[in-house]
Amino acid sequence: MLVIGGCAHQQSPLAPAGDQAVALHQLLILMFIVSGLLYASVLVGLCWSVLRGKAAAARKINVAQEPSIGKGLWGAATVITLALTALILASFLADRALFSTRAQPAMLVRITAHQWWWRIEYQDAATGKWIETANELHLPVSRTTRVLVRTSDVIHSFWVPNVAGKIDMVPGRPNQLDLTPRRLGWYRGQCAEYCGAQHAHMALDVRIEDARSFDSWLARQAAPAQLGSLQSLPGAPVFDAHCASCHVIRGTSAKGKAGPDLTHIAGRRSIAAGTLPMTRGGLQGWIVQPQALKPGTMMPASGLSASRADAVADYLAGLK
Ligand code: HEC
Ligand SMILES: [Cu+2]
Repeated sequence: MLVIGGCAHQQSPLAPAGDQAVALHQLLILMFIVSGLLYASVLVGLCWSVLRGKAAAARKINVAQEPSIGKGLWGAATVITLALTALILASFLADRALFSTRAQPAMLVRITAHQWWWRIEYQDAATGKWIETANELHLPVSRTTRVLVRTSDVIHSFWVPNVAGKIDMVPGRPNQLDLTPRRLGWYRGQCAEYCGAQHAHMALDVRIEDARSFDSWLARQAAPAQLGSLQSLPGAPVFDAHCASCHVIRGTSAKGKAGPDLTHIAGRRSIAAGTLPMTRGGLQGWIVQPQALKPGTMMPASGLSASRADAVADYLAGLK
């Protein structure tokens, strides 16, 4: 099992944390056992034939003419056919389990891939309105969420291995996937289709939480920015002048749609799809020189002086 430093099992199909991942994990284990047994029997057969061959040579017998050879071949062919048929059947059943339309999902989430970040929108069940955020997916435990995936540019692939298998995000072809998480915690998703220079920096923080904390999280996301005294910070007008053409901060005049919604940016765990941890310093670094941290990113260098970037970072760090 792959274990890297402190992030053990946060991104692993071997530690399933949802029904869909369990179905795939069971299939994986079955395939491992069946192919392991076949491999072991091939090795046993090989050893046996080497030993038999030596003994036969000593007694000057022509092994190829022994009747047991033919029987052995038929036996092997039967075992292989049965094993492969069992695997085909199992993978067919796993596939059905993943894609059978279940009871009405509790919630709809729309995820749009962009080079190289994720736009995430939750449908408010009461009003039908979409609540937008980015790069961090929250899911209520033991409820089924239907994820509608699409892309705004090239082919990407949505993959949170602890929760479910992959699904491609193909231009002009919306896809969907049901997620039924069962284990609380933080997980890591990753774009799984090479999509350009910063494909590796297209990660997704995923939080599975109980229904109550999910509901209060979603209510916070739905609300406009809690501006209060932030409005009078020197960073606010700088943001309006340099950033508002690409970013939304609900409750202000910033309405640009080219980049992630920043209404509650400081409440997220990381910056720029998992590129940097969310700290005030990280925000400032990103604002001053996004192209150095994520070369090729669609966010241009701002050209702001360090002190003005610092002021904008102060402003954003207040947007919880
Ligand atoms: C031309 C459009 C554009 C402009 C102008 C722009 N940004 Fe961005 N911004 C983006 C895009 C696109 C991303 C996503 C980059 C990525 O992750 O690859 C982004 C990402 C970000 C993020 C990380 C968001 C997240 O969810 O992690 C922050 C913070 C940010 N921008 C702040 C700013 C600030 C502050 C300014 C003004 C100084 C600014 N941006 C100007 C397009 C822009
Ligand atoms: Cu991608």
